Amino acid sequence: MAFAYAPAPESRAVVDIAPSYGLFIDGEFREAAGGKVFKSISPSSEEVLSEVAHAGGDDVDAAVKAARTAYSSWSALPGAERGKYLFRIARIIQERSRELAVLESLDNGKPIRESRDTDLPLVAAHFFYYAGWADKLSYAGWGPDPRPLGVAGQVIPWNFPLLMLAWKVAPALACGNTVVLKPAETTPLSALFFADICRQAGLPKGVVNILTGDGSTGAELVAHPGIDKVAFTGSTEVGKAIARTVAGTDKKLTLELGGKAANIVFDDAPVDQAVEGIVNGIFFNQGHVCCAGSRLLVQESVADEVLDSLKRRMATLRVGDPLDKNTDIGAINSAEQLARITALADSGEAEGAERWAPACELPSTGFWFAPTLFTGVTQAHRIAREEIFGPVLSVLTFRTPAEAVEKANNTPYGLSAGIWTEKGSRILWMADKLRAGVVWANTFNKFDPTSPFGGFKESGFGREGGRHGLEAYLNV
Ligand code: TXE
Repeated sequence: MAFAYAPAPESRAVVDIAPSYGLFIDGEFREAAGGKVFKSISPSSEEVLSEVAHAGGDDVDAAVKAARTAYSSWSALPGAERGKYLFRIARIIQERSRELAVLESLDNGKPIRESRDTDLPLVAAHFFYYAGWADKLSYAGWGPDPRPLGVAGQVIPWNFPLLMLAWKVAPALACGNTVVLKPAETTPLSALFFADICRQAGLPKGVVNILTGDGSTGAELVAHPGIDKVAFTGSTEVGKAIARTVAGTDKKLTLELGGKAANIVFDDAPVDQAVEGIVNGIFFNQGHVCCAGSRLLVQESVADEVLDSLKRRMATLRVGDPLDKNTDIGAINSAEQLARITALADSGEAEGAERWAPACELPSTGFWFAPTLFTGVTQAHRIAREEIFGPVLSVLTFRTPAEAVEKANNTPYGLSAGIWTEKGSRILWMADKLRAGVVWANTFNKFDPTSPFGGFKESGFGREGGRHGLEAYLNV
């Protein structure tokens, strides 16, 4: 019997987006000193969601001063007291999670199923986890009384707006630092809602400051002499520029940059499970994931079987309205990102790889890209080397585990990798040989606040998450 598809939209009405937002400095929303604003656009409809203040140098200065003033009392609070604020924030996030999930899907374009079931639960989990650490820093292996660093300048990307905020803000506050955070220009809204949550939680003014703006605001923040620590997640290119800015100062730096992960399928892996892992690896969050499994390395003897099954599965993926609970792939975050993905996919064809995508109708407004697969890919192709950051999978084959390792490591990046095999000994051997900060076995894109996350090579340095994530915000 044919199955009729009935859209199941989440209600847009659960979130009340104001027509304009100011910067959040010293516990208050205020206009940018220069009066500059920019528009936040929903990538699925191209509708203007809100007009947002664009912070300039004076605003960066004001926010850093507020954070500096707040630092003396915040860092002197007993850890148990700081923990209580973080617990309160975590609980409010849980209470407001439906509203925040809808907001995130509208502003970012990601499917509501993902913002509701992955992003928001993880955001709350990070605040709960680091709330628990706030009173346990002494004698935890860092001496009797490890000290916070001071004011942290944090710049985050648009792929997981609220989750990247949580990764950075929660450990910083737990350790007694204060924060000036700059969200990405295409997804400023959830950080501003978070500012409201800070007020709701009674967080002392100046402990968290949010500056919306573009890369120029980020550059001003990173260069400001009043900050003690820079934490950045974004492109490798900007990460390198930030490293150059910070070099020669006494600022501490952590960088979480791009990736080109190999998802490696051996001939003994259950095909159905591996195919689910491949799909999750590259199509989760439209492939806007730094650790996305963007290169499939499949053992030659099972390549045809895996690819047939993968194509059948890809044909079932629904691309469309992020607020539809049945949507698997939402909108591409911006016109610029769509142009980048399109150019790289076109280069794949031009360089001789074979392009395949299931027949799927894309909405006429907004930014969309069909789930796409390239076979006949060589290691020299750009689509095998460069981060595409979209729903595009490059397939390569291998014969032996050693060849899989050689191909997996043949990239300037080293953020993550996946292995699909029934053999435990092979998992251990591969995990040892792979130059990647995270190696998943028989799963992919699994995150947990207790696990450190971060890269090797040009994927950056420093760890976020887990106990190691605290070290980025402590003078030990
Ligand atoms: O990143 P940018 P973009 C990769 C991915 C993507 C590419 C470009 O491959 O296709 O980067 O994305 C701020 N000083 N990743 O252009 O520019 C900017 O305002 C300080 C991987 O969006 O790095 C935003 O807040 N800050 C990645 C943040 O940096 C600056 C996530 C990220 O933007 C700045 C995102 C400057 N000079 C993109 N210039 C990951 N690792 O997950 C920009 N910014």
